[in-house]
Amino acid sequence: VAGNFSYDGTNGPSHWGKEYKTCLGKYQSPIDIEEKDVTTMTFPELQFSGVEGSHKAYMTNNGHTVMIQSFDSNVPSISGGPINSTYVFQQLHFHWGPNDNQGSEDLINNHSFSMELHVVLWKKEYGSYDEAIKRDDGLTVLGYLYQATDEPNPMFESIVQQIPDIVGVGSNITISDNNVLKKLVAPDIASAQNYFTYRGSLTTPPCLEIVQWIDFVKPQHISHEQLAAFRSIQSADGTNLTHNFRPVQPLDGRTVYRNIA
Ligand code: B30
Ligand code: ZN
Repeated sequence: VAGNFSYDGTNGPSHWGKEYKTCLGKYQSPIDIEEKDVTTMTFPELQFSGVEGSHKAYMTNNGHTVMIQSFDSNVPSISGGPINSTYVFQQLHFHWGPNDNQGSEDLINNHSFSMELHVVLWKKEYGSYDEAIKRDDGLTVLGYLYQATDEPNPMFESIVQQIPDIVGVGSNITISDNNVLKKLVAPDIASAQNYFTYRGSLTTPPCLEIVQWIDFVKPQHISHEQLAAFRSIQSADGTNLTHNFRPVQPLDGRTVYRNIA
């Protein structure tokens, strides 16, 4: 589950490259997206399937994040946009910070947001997640940014209520709200064509450079209290997982595109 990495000290991000050489590669994530440097492009319409309807979902503390998976026959998938085939939902998870001024992994114009949601999808033609991660176009990750506000976001209510049940590493529970995937995977169809996209990596070891990133431009919101619940889960060493974002990595000549619908 957890692997032997953390976000502080001798197993922190600046040490990952010793055990995981790929973490020192040239196509690493996250990055700072500078709006003045992006290349505009019109991609085909990004399409979501299998998002509607209820999904039986599970929530796990894997020692480095809160992760949600579904073992339902109705599985969300996406196609179009910068990817030229169908990608199937595997899991979603969150990155947050020790306070509301940090937490997102990708930055926009050097601005950090309070939290980032990653929806991880694998290329269907490779047959399984384990096969897909061996291929350089194996994954797409959707990134959603959240800014802390006083107002709670209803989409997080059911998750936040159940976080106390997964404080311990390895805890795994059924989510009572069967609409949670619908709300998190495709929260706002009106903003779904407004995204940045670039080639990068997993933001945790083994840092595989196999990800087409799709980062939605429009931030959503989460309340200070809802965010605080995420910081209460424990990491493998038994301390609170107060932060789990990787610092930004060099762009190294890569192009970041912005879709103009
Ligand atoms: S991310 O979206 O770039 N942050 C993995 C997937 C997506 C990202 C990072 C890592 C991944 O597949 N890691 C290995 C499998 N993990 C799942 C996980 O989310 O992180 C298995 C596990 O422990 O349970 Cu670690
Ligand atoms: Zn992530």
